[in-house]
Amino acid sequence: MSEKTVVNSWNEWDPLKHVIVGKADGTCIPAPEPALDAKVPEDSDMRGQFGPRTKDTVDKANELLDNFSNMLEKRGIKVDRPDPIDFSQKTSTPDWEAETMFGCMPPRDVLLTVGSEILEATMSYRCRWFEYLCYRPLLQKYYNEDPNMRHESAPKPRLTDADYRKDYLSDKIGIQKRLEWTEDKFFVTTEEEPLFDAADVLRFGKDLVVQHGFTTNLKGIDWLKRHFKDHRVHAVNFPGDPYPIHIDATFTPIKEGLIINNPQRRLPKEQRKLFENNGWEIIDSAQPAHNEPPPLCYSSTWLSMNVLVLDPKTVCVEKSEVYQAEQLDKLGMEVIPVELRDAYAFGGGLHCCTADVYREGELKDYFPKQ
Ligand code: DAV
Repeated sequence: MSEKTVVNSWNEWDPLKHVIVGKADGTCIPAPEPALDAKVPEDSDMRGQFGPRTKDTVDKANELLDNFSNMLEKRGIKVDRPDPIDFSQKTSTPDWEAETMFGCMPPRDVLLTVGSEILEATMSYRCRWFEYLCYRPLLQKYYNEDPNMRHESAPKPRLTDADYRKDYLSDKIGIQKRLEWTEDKFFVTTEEEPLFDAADVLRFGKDLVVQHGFTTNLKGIDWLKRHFKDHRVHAVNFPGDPYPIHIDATFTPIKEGLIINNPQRRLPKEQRKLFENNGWEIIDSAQPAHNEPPPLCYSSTWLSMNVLVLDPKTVCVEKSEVYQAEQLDKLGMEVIPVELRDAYAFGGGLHCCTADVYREGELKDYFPKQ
């Protein structure tokens, strides 16, 4: 690898050396729109309101994100931060208008790093269509500094009404029906055009594992397959999740050979073969420490599993998630507790609020038996 290599990351666990940590500035609760409404839990306090979050909550979230960044820097990890834009502005394309944008706390949702490439995902909510702009100054810098860095952007989707199933417009669908729909792979997004969020993708060297759900459709997975020609791309599903977005509160690789899986959203038997045939262990994750998400948060309590692996022996776990910490400790990991719960509402946990720039290590084949 050349001395000027800035971007390099092939998996979720090799030693982390450079990372982007999001910011909470100006984050909005987005206005209603088809795909977002399908994800906001039916009983959520977020339904029926939108606009900028309060200054106190933004300041608190930023304090936690800053502390997290400082801790990483003390451990020798370089940290970059995005440039927030005015998320309270209205955005539009010739096809639609959105009252507000979202924010830039979770770079993981937008940026997918595979080797020397950083790929901007299509995204699947209108309020997130322009979010990549917050990361452009950083991507431009990496591109200028690193002659091998590949800056890619997936085709911007049109996100017309044809992208969304009207069946999901109701807020009275009920958990039972939602679970049946997840089981049948009947999601809010149609197959009109390729759609994916980067946080639906997990990197295991030669293999990319992608959740098919609300934010990523089969066309999106097919696009990834055609784009990453030297990789094997696998679609996975997790029955048991009534609001399936993003894989990182469901299925979390900890190190080579070990994955923790949400016990309410187990990977189906058929899809476990790839891992089991290659000697990988999939174990149930510990329970979350909380019965409810914090206020105005649209992620589930399973952000407990949304950990950031710093290297195969070290993992950051949210400070209040004592059961998850205990499990990882017993598995022989050094656990670093990081306070982040008061930032969850801004877009997720420790994995969500980060995006890899550089992890040591090379492209490997972890699943030679396909
Ligand atoms: O369980 O609500 C959250 C994932 C956020 N990136 C959940 C998924």
